[in-house]
Amino acid sequence: GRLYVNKVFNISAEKMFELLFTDSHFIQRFMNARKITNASFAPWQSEASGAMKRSLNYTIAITNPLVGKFSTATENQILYKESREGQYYLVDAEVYTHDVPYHDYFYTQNLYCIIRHSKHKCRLRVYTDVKYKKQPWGLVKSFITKNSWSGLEDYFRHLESELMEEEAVLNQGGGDP
Ligand code: YK8
Repeated sequence: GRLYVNKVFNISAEKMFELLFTDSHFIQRFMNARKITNASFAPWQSEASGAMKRSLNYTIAITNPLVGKFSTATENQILYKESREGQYYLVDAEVYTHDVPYHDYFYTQNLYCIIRHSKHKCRLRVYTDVKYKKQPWGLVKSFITKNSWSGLEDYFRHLESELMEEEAVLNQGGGDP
């Protein structure tokens, strides 16, 4: 896998969770900017295991010339039970893109860790991996992996920069650093 985001933000751990994993204005704006449309979010629900789960469905615009312009996607998120409100959040997000070539071979796993740093700071880490449900031919596999990495890198670079803007807005007008 790859570590796409690894940064301390001037945002509390609770706030970071709220920005990324609830129906926040931030995520709505970010999805608009990424041309992610028709989004439907199921609410978080607790599982017998103690974890929480929810599923999202949306349509993404794709800029990769090898692929059609849009794909529907399903994202299954798990908030692990090891998470502690305000301290530590671990979210596993599996993303299935249904309308791209070879879609039945692979999915993407994004692991988001939000760790409290101090009262108003947290570290966000995002690990990403391209996973295979069945083994494609070697050349196809490297093709899928390469095209996935470039799309993911672009997405998470954008997410990081939008979070830095949000951080600036949230910290405007004083309050302790
Ligand atoms: C989520 C991973 C692969 C896919 C794409 C597929 C190329 C197919 C390769 C062919 C277009 C928001 C990506 C990047 C689309 C966007 C997905 C996003 C960024 C030529 C064989 C959508 C996170 C996420 C996960 C997976 C990404 C797809 O929150 O290259």
